[in-house]
Amino acid sequence: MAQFEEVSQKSAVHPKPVGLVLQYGTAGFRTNSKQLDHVMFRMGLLATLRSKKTKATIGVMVTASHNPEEDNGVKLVDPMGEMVTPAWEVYATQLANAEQEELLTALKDVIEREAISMAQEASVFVGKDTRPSSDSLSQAVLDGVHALGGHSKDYGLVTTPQLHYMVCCQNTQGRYGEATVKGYYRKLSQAFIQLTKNVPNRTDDQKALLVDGANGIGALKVCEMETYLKNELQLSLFNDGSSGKLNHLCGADYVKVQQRAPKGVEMTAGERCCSYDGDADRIVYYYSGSAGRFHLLDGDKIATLISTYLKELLTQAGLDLQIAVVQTAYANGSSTQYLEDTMKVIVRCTKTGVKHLHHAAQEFDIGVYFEANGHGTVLFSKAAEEKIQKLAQDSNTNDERRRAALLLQNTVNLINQTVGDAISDMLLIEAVLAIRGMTVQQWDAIYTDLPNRQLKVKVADRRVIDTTDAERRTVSPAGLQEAIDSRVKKYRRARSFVRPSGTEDVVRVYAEADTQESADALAHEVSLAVYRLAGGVGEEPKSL
Ligand code: G16
Repeated sequence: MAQFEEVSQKSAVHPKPVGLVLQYGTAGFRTNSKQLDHVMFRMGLLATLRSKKTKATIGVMVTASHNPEEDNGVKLVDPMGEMVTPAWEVYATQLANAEQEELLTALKDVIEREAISMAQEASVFVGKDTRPSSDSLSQAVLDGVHALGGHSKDYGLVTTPQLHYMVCCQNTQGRYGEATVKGYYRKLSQAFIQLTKNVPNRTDDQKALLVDGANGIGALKVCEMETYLKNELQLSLFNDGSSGKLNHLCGADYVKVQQRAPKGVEMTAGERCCSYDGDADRIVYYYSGSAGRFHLLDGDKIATLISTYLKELLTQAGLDLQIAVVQTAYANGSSTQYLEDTMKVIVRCTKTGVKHLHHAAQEFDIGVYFEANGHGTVLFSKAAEEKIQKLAQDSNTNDERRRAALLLQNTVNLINQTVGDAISDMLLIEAVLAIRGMTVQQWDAIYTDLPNRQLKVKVADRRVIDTTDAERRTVSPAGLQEAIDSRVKKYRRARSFVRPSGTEDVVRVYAEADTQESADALAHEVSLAVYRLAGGVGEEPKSL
């Protein structure tokens, strides 16, 4: 077939280094950008096959998100804007790792297993972040799409959630919105203005927000959006990419893990600040308290704020819809306790990776999912959206119920339901704070985080660590879980777990306890256990 000849020829321009094996990680392939050219070409091929199979547009985003600038990666987007289905992750791995001469066989294997009609048209949307390597790597994706005769639309520089949004808009024939960046700005800003327009006496101080753009794509895009917000939000942008390096000493991951303000953000006491990550699908908030103490409001605090707001509106609207919050093992113990015991909402725990949380959240009328690192969104079932819409349009209902339904309707429009979205989440948080008349300190005071610490340990092969129970326990290597248990017992209100990262070549260690000293000591002791029992390399972890 001519298509296969084309693939053969074009793949020679994107050759695979012999023997290189890459794993499909938490959110796709991710490693040093120099190793990724062949992977990108092949993901272009795979996205084209997926499009033929689903008879829908598929997305490919070139980004390594929170990783350092020299890394890159790829995220695949399924028709409704969600992460590609796990079954196809297996094909992605097979294609990425097939040696040059085996590529056609691997490709034909996918076609056969999935019974794909090669006569079917294919359409792939491509986007990229601001990394220097993203230009050539997104070209490699496009080459892959064209080699199999697929149609492509290159969105160029967009945030990851913007690309997810475009795919969903396209495949819903515009019902979700217009598949353009301007359409995205218009939909979100209109919803934000509708939500905040009736809030009395919002002062300039209340409208002010400091944004750390992580020197990445989010900075560019939030700038583009600002005019659409008509001064209802007054942003001061830092780390806009004009001089600093992507994610270096800034961005959501740095702020969350280091528990300190990013470089370059000049904040005064009590000012609301937020940080995006490198592809703007995560956000965390923070402020400086009395005596300059740093206060972090992470994904758990965001989930609590949003679910409290939604629950209140549902009560006011008299709508009987079930609301649940989905978290991971990283969720602070205090947040889970508050959600279950005080708010009385259902809480679920899944493995790390938005695909897992997204899937679990789909089981409820309203599923609020957030990873502690700030990656998350809210999903509304079709039935829930219909009920809200019906009530919002019902002129016979009383004013309070109607007002609540209208707020819910605009809230639905403000949320990017396809995936976590720093810009959309930021607007939602700002709207909720405005509507509830809350300061960032009042939000922070909803519950008090247990002190916690996250560390990384280098090991020879992180795959030796196998976990169970949504990553809260290890099953291998032998003795590691017992070692963790015995150390946890020494501290009050303590919890710890370890898991291999799916985006970096490290083992992640999480510990929490009643004091920061205890959390730090526990994290260090568990790191040592990992180092000794799971093949640590380099220097032994030092105490903090
Ligand atoms: C990705 C995933 C997140 C995950 C994070 C860290 O985020 O989308 O779900 O929490 O990686 O994963 P790990 O601990 O396995 O390295 P991003 O923002 O980097 O794409």
